[in-house]
Amino acid sequence: MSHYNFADVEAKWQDIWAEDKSFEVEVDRNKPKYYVLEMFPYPSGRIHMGHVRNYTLGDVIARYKNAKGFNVLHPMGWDAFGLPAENAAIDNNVHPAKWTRENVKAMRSQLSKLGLSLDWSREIATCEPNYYKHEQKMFLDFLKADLAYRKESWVNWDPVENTVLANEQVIDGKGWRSGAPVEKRRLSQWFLKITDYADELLQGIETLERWPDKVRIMQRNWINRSEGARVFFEIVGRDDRLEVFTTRPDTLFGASFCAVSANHPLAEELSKDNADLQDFIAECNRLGTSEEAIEKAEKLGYDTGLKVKHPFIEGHELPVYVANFVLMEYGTGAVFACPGHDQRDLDFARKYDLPVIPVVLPKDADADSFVIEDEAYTGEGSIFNSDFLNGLGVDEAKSAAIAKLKELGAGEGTITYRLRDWGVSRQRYWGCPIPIIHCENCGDVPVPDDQLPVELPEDVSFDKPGNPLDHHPTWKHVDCPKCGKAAQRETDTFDTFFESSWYFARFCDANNADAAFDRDKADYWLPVDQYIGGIEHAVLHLLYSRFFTRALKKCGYLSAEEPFAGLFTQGMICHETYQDENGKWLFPADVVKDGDKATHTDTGAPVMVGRSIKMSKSKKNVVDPEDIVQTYGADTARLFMLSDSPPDRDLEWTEAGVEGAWRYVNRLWRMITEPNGPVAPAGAEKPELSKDEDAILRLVHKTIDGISQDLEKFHFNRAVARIREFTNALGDVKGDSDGSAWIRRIGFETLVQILAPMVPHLAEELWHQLDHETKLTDQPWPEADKSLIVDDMVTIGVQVNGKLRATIELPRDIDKQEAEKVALAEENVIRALDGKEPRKVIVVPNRIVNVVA
Ligand code: ANZ
Ligand code: ZN
Repeated sequence: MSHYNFADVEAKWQDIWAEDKSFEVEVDRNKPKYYVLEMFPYPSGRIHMGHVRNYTLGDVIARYKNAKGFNVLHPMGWDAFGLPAENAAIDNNVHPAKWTRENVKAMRSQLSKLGLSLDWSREIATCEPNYYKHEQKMFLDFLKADLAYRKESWVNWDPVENTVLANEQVIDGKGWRSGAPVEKRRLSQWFLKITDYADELLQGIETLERWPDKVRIMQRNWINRSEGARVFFEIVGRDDRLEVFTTRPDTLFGASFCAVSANHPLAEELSKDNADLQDFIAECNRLGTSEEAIEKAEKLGYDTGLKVKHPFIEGHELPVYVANFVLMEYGTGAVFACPGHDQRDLDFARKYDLPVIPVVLPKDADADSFVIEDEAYTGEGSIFNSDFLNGLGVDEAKSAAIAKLKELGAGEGTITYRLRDWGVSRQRYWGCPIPIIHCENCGDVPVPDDQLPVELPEDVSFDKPGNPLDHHPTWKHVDCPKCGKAAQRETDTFDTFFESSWYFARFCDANNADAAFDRDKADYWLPVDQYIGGIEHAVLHLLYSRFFTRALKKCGYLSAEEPFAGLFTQGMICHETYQDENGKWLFPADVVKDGDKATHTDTGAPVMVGRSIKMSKSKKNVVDPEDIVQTYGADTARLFMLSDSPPDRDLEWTEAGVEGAWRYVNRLWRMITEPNGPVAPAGAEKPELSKDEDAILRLVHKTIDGISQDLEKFHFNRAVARIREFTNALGDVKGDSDGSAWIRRIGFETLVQILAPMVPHLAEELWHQLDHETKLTDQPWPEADKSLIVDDMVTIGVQVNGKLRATIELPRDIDKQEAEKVALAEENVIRALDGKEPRKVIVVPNRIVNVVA
């Protein structure tokens, strides 16, 4: 029995595809376009299984759409700026550029062994000046368009990485990568005005029908539009008022105190001659600025001694606290608190012994006995204890309260977003320099176009903490482009999310030296038809890219509004975990399994088997794609990836699973290269077929139809199952009649064609073995003959008021509405109804349609 020689075959076809430039594309207005993109990798040095899954999914789509006649753009590049390169520089004394470029080289070679249908002529690396040059120009255009600005602000400071973090990068009050508790600092930072687009970004979500619901929900929550009110509280003894933002003006009668942020102007003013308050403010500032950090921390406050007047209750005064749970960047940086109906306020009130007055009565509760214990009541109900609002529902009471505030000049209705402007300054070396020069005379001066790019200096040292650009002896010292006086470059670089916010557009015209991309080309290719990546990017990267697309549109770069028309988020790859007797993690490669028993490969010592979790280096439950490709070939790895579970679910990697895929690959190889009977020549005339052969022919067309639908819907595992069934049926074709020879030819060719998106090398080679001179890659997708798939028709009766009036032929399992439509269109049924409207139509699938009139 011959084994399939994957190594030779895969290398052979990879070379041929590259030589023929099979996947290089240009704008072609005579063809429909299709843009497939997987989230581009960070060049860490080696690809992992997550990459393999991601790119295999994209490749199936790209190859399928290509066969379907689309002009398919499927590019690849490197998200090449970022911290690991700097850490490598610090740890191993290698320059970040060198480290990154070497990693790119290694990973490109690994990727090329997977047989992906990529247009490598468009490869980009975001750390190269020919990429970031355009990004600097873009930033200056944003500045002109009033979409970027600089301001002093409180930032999240990561004391380990020595840099600012976006709120999104603070998780549980800790830096997302360092894990160090985040501090607050005041710095001058560049911001992009993403908040200008808050409403558009929110409304745009509605048009993203081919996005997973969970991602749409996450984006909606992130932007978080809230309708509410500003309420003005007069400050007792001052000619001033405190403005608060609330989403619950209906609860105003339950107000028991007001609170301002530690960074509120009022707090700052009062702290000037109050050391205790200064200490308290400093303590608050040690907490990050993220909402999560604040949510988790104990609620603390400082009584300022100031009082404000309640807008509705004559003579009623409320104390004003500085509180650690109030954010300066949200609303007005001040709140009124209603402990009965807000948990934070309740926690605070219990701690400082402030009144708790319930004003919303749950549906079945009794007004006299209803009390708030440890839990605030945040549900619906009717308002009580609230004068003119009594008896109203929550929504009605909101409107009534706002109307009254307006009448009194004590407030107004407003809309607020949780989304905040995107701070893009980072105090790091390995990023795109911000093209600004600070001049004492002229302020912030943009670097003139003809001086772009502002390139990173190569000669930097990482032996001091902080930003190497700042330490560099000469780099930052330049003359002001405006007045010529000595000035200083901005030494911050962009957040690396800047690069990934427009790379999909660069791919449309990746080698353009003069501009980011040609507008016509971007307009032809964009939006990306199918984007594929991990759920971890559901908020940041996707939201920033959506904002960038709009900002680029505003600046005349392109016409698209949304960058990604379709999004698919793949599941993770999991593997069992192994530990030795001392609890040390072991690589799967160091473990031999025999049923439930596991032992160490070298020592034979017993090994504990733990449950299957996401592959991660820290638990060592990783399998190196390169080993798998070496042992079984890329096609087997791809096939296993696709066959074992739906692509949006987690996939459990097992040796047995891979071996199953490997056996199937070999079976395909033998079935076609050593057929069990004659195979008719390509293009042979169809002979008379036996009943069995005719059934196979029908199966051919049903399979084509089914696979096409599976692929359109990302049901790749179903597609593989269907192909396996089809393979079994073809294996059963026996004899040497003309009919059997012909059906083998048709069957094998179809099998190879529908396998091509998944196992492209094997399919290409088998196509060749089936005596074709042209490449399978250039072959159109097979067409299903509809007349041959309707064997699954059923004949069902149509009754009108209990009497059989007609029989109709319908595809099996057709949906009820379709069946109803066909039944009601039957002439005999129309006649039997005699102009009456049917009152009820009952469809029993595949059996009968009952019309009651
Ligand atoms: C009074 C009140 C009563 C509130 C009540 C809630 C329940 P969302 O829905 O997330 O937008 N708030 C306003 N500004 C704040 C700030 N800068 N920092 C911290 N909290 C702030 O949240 C809006 C609610 O969060 C507002 O409505 C306000 O508390 C609080 F029974 O006002 B509410
Ligand atoms: Zn100047």
